[in-house]
Amino acid sequence: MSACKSDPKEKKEEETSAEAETPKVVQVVTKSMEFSAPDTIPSGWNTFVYKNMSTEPHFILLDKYPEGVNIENTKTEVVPAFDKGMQLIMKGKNDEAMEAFGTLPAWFSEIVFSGGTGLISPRQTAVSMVKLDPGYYVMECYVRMPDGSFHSSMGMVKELIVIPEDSGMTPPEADFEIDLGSENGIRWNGNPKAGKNIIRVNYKDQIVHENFVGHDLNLVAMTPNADLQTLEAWINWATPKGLMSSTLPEGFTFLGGTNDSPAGSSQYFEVELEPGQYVLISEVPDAASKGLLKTLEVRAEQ
Ligand SMILES: [Cu+2]
Repeated sequence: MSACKSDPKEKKEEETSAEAETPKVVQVVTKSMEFSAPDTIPSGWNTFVYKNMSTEPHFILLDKYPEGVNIENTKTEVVPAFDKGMQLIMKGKNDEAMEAFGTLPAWFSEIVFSGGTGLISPRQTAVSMVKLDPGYYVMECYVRMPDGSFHSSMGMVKELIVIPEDSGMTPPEADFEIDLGSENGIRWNGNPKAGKNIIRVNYKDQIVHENFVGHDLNLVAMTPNADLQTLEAWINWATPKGLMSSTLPEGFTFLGGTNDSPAGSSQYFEVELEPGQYVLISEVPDAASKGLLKTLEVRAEQ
């Protein structure tokens, strides 16, 4: 037996049969205001398949926590500061809101936003490939309910342990590539094709925007008369009606994308595209003037 195991030919056959297996994915489902997801996943490349079976848009943001804190600290130290600040924003008391955000614990600034999916509309599925270091993560979504409260305050925070064992997966071959950064905004060459696309997103840099988050990438289908300015205003959570399910402007369907990720990293997402008009937008204030809102056309195959 031991002779067989050390036989290089034998080993190659084992690897080939392992590759032939269906690739493992991290299945995440939301039916109302929860993440149904595994508690533990391998490190390295993982494919998240996020099925939104609820009536609100959501996303997955993966927060890598510093040593010594966990989801209990989120619930007792982070969520209350954001809830208080949000209530003040809704009353038009922006200065007092900033004071409330100032009570966030010092460790909050040590969280490494490590990717995830872009916004995904009800009855849609987002597919993102993310490379993760081992560690303690919290999965969150901070879209807002019609009453203004964050989904994260309503149950959309879940711990996720990334174990040292590597998934063994390699990143996919991309059909289309997008560069994302604070200096040059969103940039790409060529056009995605109609049908299935695997899109690679390169984070040229990362900064903290006025709404305390970094830039991400959301792909949104738009109808011909949808108003881009309403989408741009809506996507900033730090306004009385921003990022709220009930105020989403007409004519836009979120198809996923990639979430905040460190400078120099890349993530992938997979999407099926019909011919038509699309928007690429980061979930930050004044996205257009930052070059972080662009339109894109997908033409039918010639
Ligand atoms: Cu949500």
